[in-house]
Amino acid sequence: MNRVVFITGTTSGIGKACAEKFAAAGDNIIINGRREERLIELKLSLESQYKIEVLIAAFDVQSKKEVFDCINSFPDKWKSVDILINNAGLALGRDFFDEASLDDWDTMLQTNVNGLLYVSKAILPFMVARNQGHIINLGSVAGDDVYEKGNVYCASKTAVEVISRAMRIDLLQHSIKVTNIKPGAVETEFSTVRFNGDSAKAAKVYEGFTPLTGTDIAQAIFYCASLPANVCINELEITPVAQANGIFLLKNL
Ligand code: NDP
Ligand code: 8X3
Repeated sequence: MNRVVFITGTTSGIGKACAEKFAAAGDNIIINGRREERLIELKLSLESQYKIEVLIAAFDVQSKKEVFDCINSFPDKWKSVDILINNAGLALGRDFFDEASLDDWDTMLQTNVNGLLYVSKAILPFMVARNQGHIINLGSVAGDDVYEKGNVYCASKTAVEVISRAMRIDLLQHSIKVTNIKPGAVETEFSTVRFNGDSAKAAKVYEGFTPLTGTDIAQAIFYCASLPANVCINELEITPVAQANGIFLLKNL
């Protein structure tokens, strides 16, 4: 579709699936993440499969300086960002509130909340100048229903929900759409990261039911991003059939 789509966190999971989905439709993609070797591999793969261009924007969304230095130095043709997908994010640990690590809390808030704010703030001048754009944020069912030992991760996703609502009001005057995507359980590297590389513990999260895939979410995001200019999906909750909400998940369904 020849749009410019900027996706944060494309080295794995939902972000990578989004890069593949939009590239397959002919969009040009700006890909981000900290693991640069994976970004190079993804760029080569997408450019060889599709007639599109890919720009690598390797930075840590937690760093205000890295975010603004990189985005402000985009070549001019990449500044016409049509769609920003704020996907980079993580959970660290599942611990009772009184036992959880302050460092884990800092990293989650710094990534899921401040990172999203920094990237949005850096990209917005390009959208405002063109009086168009679409910001798609990755919230979660965890933002609506706090589960035991979910504490600050859940809080970070509630923040994404409120920030999305605030953006939608304040950016109305610039015709910028804002969508909050709220997935349930998606099998990606999410749980491996959450459990500090313990892949056996991560696999247990998805045992006994069929979780969503990154591609399932990418398809929904692509749909939201491809509607007529006068239509905005404000928020979209997507769960596996076995999951009713952020808390109620039926294993062995
Ligand atoms: P993955 O762990 O598979 O992917 C996370 C991506 O975020 C990676 O590309 C990672 O790249 C990137 N990332 C993490 N921290 C940073 C950072 N500081 N700077 C730049 N990039 C970063 O997880 P998912 O694909 O599942 O998660 C994507 C989003 O979806 C997250 O916001 C998550 O909270 C949300 N979500 C996930 C659900 C699930 O069940 N999986 C459900 C609901 C929401 P790198 O490490 O290379 O920097
Ligand atoms: C990720 C889904 O339920 O693990 O946001 O918090 S959950």
